[in-house]
Amino acid sequence: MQSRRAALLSLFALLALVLTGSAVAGASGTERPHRKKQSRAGIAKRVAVERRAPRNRLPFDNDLISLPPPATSAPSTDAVVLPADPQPVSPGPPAPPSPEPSPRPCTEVVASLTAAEAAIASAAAGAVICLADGSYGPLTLAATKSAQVTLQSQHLAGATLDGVSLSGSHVAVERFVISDEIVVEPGSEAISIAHNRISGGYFGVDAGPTSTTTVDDTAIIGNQFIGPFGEDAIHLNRYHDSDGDGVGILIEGNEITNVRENGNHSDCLQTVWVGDHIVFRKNYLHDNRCQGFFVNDQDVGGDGGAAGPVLGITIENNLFLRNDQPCAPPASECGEPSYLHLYGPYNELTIRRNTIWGGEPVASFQEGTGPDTVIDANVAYRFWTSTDLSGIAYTDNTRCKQDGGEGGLWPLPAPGATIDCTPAFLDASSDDYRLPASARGVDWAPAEQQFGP
Ligand SMILES: [Ca+2]
Ligand SMILES: [Ca+2]
Repeated sequence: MQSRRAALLSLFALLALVLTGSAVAGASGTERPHRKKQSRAGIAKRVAVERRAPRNRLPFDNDLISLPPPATSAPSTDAVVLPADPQPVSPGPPAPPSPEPSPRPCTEVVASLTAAEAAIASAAAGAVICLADGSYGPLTLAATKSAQVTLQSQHLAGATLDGVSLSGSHVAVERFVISDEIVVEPGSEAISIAHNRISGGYFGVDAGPTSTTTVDDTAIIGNQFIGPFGEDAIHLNRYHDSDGDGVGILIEGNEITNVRENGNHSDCLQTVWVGDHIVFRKNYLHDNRCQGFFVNDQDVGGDGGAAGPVLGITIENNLFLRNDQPCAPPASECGEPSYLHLYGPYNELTIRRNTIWGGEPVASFQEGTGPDTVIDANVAYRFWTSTDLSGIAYTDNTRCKQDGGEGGLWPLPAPGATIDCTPAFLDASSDDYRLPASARGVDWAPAEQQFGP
């Protein structure tokens, strides 16, 4: 009797484990929400805003760099985590987990996209419209506000959107799971995308599909971008500072991972046409194979698009780790990517206190620079240039390697230069790459940050 009862209990426990496991697997996104059914008109637009003949985007195909050995494991973004120690349960269905509370009080809760769109349209400045938990289709918000109005997932990551289109002004989208592209439409102003988990889509965020009309004062903050994407995690073209605060687009505190070159020029962030005042700060890029921060083709023009130098690029306090993941299908050979990759022309470039390490990553410079360029207090595995940087301010950097291709020149002397291939990072095993008592490299660790919802 005793043993039969024990056997019965074990059976229930096993059943509970299987049920819980499959629920977790479903929630992890292994079963993707439906894709948009219509033909993806956006791809034609994307082709139109891409250059016809991209220049040498992967400059290291000529074996300048010996490739690191293939990584032994790709990041397991789809990993299913089973409960370590399932509790004995009754044979009934497990109780649903209690959802995380909403980060901000809701002005109003709605339960459909139509209701959300209507509520945002009539919302007063400062309102927080919350969308009830559930899986929804693509969201379109077109609203012009005088101050920020927010659409928020009622509970953290409780609502899933199958893509988002944003236009107008002063609208924020926060705390969602987003399974297809987010487009910030040309002509929009003060759009904010904050603390979402973004995966899928041709681009993660496209801000925006234009070669002429600007996209002003956008903020992309605290999100988690989990590749692969069809092309880039973040794709920018015509960002612009319209309110004069010195920031045309702010990209801060995001995590970007598993973006791997698939033959479509898969970049973690790419800007193509001319923009002004991009600020890229405290972002965490890791376990990719991407051009991490990539500025290119701004001077080509054509098709009636803008041409000329990018004005104002600030890259500060970012952590770039391990850009050595294998290429993604269908690409089998995709050259060596560069984690920071800047083509001229530009003015007012500042690269300060970034850490670029792990898996021999490269920061590279090509086709001109600005006379006011500052590269200061970084900790970088390797700096590489094929352009003349001899006139820039290049100070207090710690690096393992520094070299270049034909035409490449570094400043001499380089005040405060430290050559060190094994800096004493605080705890590299947990991606804490701070240097104790140092004003070089990042001053934060990923474990301290909240990425995504
Ligand atoms: Ca601004
Ligand atoms: Ca790209």
